[in-house]
Amino acid sequence: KRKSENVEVAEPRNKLISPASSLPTDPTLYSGPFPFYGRPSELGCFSLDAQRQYHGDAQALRYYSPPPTNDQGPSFDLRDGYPDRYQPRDEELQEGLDHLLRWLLDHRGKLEGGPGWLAGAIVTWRGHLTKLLTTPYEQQEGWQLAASRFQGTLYLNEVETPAARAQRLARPPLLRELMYMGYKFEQYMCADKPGSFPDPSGEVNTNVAYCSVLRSHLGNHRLLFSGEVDCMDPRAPCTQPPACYVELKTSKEMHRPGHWRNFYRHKLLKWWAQSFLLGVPNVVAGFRNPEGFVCSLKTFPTMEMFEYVRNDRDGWNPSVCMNFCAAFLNFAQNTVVQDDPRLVYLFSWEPGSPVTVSKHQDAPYTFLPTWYVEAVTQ
Ligand code: 0WD
Ligand code: CA
Repeated sequence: KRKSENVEVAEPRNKLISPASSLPTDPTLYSGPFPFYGRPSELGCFSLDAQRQYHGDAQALRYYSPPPTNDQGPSFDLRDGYPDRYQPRDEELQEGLDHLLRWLLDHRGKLEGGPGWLAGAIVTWRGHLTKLLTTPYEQQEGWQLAASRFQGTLYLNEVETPAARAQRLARPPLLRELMYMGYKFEQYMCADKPGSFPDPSGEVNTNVAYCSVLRSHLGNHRLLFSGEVDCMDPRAPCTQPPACYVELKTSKEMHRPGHWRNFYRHKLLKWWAQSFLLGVPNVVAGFRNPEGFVCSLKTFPTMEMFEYVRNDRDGWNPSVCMNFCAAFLNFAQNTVVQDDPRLVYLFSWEPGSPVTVSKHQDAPYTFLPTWYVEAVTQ
């Protein structure tokens, strides 16, 4: 009986059903076979510099350069340089989809499939899709996604929830340092040029970013999305992006089987969702001790992550993640029917509840910038 509720929202949009008003998220509703997800193919890239300025090239791409494996292992001090050599990005600036739209404006005429392809696509950040994938298992943090349809294309942009904003503004000093440590790890593992070595003496500036832009399919949804990529491995078996990309992560050193179990159930789910979407084949984890030193590294192939929870009753299932995401995209496609860049449908979700939707005209939820709307309308 519950299954049929899901099937209803999963109907293709040419069926004349009245749009559902909410979408359930219980994992049990989405345990069908794995839906079709095309291998993501890279359309291009862009970079953001130390001043957070956009460049339509790969200047911010870094190269994977792990320490030699023959000695005792690494000893990376992740707290080194904090806070004196840290230039954190200004988190008050909500950039929305702006950088991705800038890329799209420059490349929309050259997209394979022509303008018709874009008109039927969903445009968003990879990170927003990651949140959708993990929703059936998320028990802590809700989300809000704003959606607008413009010239056929469905644009999805995350809105910071009031709870998330309050948490960010009250972020404890230890958490701030922990965020720095994640970026510091990247500096120990990446070089500026292929074949050269990392230089951890410089500053950590989190304005700098390299983003890949890709297209893929989920079920019958065309996706055009962008995600930040940590580095590329010049020695990867396949040097074609995204197969050469590497995602870097840090995590607490673990000493008991129970710690690992928890890590597989929660952290590995997020790592899998993020890297699977973009087609990043490997996640390299640095495990830090209580003093903030990374003394061991472990590579987790994205396609093997599910094996750690396959036989765990409290584990996660990739099919559930992808089926839920597909159901949400159906729900959004069926809900956002009016084509108007100043009209926003706000999808809201809190753990334990279904996804609900509200409709807003103009400020404060509109997110398609005038420069984009005008340039595309010409
Ligand atoms: O406006 C927003 N609410 C957001 C904007 C939320 C998330 C991302 N962004 C933007 C930023 O402009 C950033 O350049 O997206 C870009 C990254 O996109 P993504 O790849 O889709 O995001 P995600 O997969 O969540 O994060 C990838 C990396 C993170 O690495 P870890 O290892 O921590 O997952 O991007 C960084 C972070 O290094 N990152 C961000 N950078 C800038 N602004 C943000 C953010 N809000 N969130 C994560
Ligand atoms: Ca990372």
